[in-house]
Amino acid sequence: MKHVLKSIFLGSLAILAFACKTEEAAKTAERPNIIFIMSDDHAYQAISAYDNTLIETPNIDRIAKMGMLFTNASVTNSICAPSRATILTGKHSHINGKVDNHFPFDTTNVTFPQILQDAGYQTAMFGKLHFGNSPKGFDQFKILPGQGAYYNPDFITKNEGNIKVEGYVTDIITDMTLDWLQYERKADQPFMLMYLHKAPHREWLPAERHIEEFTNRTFKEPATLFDDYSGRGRAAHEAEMNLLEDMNWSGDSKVYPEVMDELGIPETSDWDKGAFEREVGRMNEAQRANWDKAYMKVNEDFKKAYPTMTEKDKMKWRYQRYMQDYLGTIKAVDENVGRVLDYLEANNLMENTIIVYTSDQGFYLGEHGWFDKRFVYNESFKTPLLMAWPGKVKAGTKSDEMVQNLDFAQTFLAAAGIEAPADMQGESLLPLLMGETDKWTREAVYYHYYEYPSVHMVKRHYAIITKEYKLVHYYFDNDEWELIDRKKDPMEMTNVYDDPAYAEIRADLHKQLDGLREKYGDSSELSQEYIDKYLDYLEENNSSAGGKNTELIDKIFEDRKKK
Ligand code: SGN
Ligand code: CA
Repeated sequence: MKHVLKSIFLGSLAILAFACKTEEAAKTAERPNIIFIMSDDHAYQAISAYDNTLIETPNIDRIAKMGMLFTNASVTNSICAPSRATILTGKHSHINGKVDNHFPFDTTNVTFPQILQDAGYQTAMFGKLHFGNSPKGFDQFKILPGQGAYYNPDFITKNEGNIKVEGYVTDIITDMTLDWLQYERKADQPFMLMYLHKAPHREWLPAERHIEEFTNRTFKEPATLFDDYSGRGRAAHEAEMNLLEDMNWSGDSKVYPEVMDELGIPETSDWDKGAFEREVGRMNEAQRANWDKAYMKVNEDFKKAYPTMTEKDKMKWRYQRYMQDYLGTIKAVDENVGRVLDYLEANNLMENTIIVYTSDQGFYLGEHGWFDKRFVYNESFKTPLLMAWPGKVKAGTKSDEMVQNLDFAQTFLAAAGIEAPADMQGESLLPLLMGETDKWTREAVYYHYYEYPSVHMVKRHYAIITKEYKLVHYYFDNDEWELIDRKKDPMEMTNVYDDPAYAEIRADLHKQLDGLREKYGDSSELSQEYIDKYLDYLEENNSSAGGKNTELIDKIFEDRKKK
């Protein structure tokens, strides 16, 4: 009897174990692959799934057609390396420590790729990271040093040391990605692949094959190209990102240095003077010849037009030059995203793969007369986000919920069936992706930008953003509040903070902001140690932030000495 019972008991255990095993195997088989595609400074205004006024991006759009387009995605801190750190850690900048672009990422942070790798995912990263060190948690990586170069770029690699690769950066990063999928990917493991473009980052060098097409095109101007910032405070006035005043002629607009000499156009700084050579200096003869073919013509036309140009004409000209090059680089991104999607399709990899397309932040394409990012105003606060998961996410859907780059880590972990560490600060997007919108309760997001004084001189600020309003505090060398009515003033031209009609709303937003700051643990007091380190860095690198506003920076240094 005992024996019988024992064997029944063992038998059931065996069945149970078998059942668990199959469940596990099924789970493993189900665990999705993840392809995270991110470009650098790719504005949603330059993706036709959002708006086709400027450019058609049929391949990037395929991701939205297969899945979901997020129309209200944003970042927590609109600048490169901090955004990437937030993505990898699922934590705000003040928690993960990467508040600016200058100092290396603290690799004692736990990142989602490390967790996925530990859980059996094969992991790889190709392209731009910009952390000042190599990524942890990757079986393979080939990354650009710092900002990387457009032509014949160098790479830091996991297994081959530092290498230089001939060609155009967007094509090369894609070749590396496709090679990995083809030759290194293991069929019996799920994978997580980060495919990270440098384009369309400044200084906007299109591929040879696209230069001529784009230098011949004319683009629609944004309504606020000639913004005089009159409805807003000091931060907007004192920023150095105006197309006419703060772009350099040779690097950004590709006016040849000899043409500048001939026309008597001075360049604003030494850094700016070096821009042209930094760009074309890396090209081989054939690349340079193709480059000259298109840009010589631009320069000839400019030489003729310049003597009679008004300031307004110059602004218009600079906007066109900017768009031609910026959008030209995006054309190559779109083609290459198409190559990757084609590969997935041809190799039966679509079915169980989450595909993300996003940018490390948005970008101004002439709105408010600006280029660059950093501000919590829409064009840089918002970021494109397209997500597909064929078979799971309904094709052609849209979400206008306020999702953030903070949410990726928890989304990917949830999709892989892994519980996220309790100290991650985002939320999984799975309910939204699965159409269970009632499970999504977020009504406001938090923002905090720190890198000041620095290039473009955008002052430190933190903010709460709801679908209806933005309440912003500029607090570093000014103390100003801005309240924007997002519905009535979608172009964000007027600060209504002191308008009595908004008194109640303002009080309510203040309360909500306090609540968010408490929830995320942000006191906004950067440690004195950090501030000293930051100012030391600026002094040592003689970094006047490149711009015209040296008085402001001098004052910050003086105040510091007085302390
Ligand atoms: C460079 C650019 C800036 C840009 C920063 C940060 N100047 O300094 O325009 O804001 O990078 O960009 S450039 O002339 O060198 O291109 S970020 O994407 O890395 O945050
Ligand atoms: Ca960027």
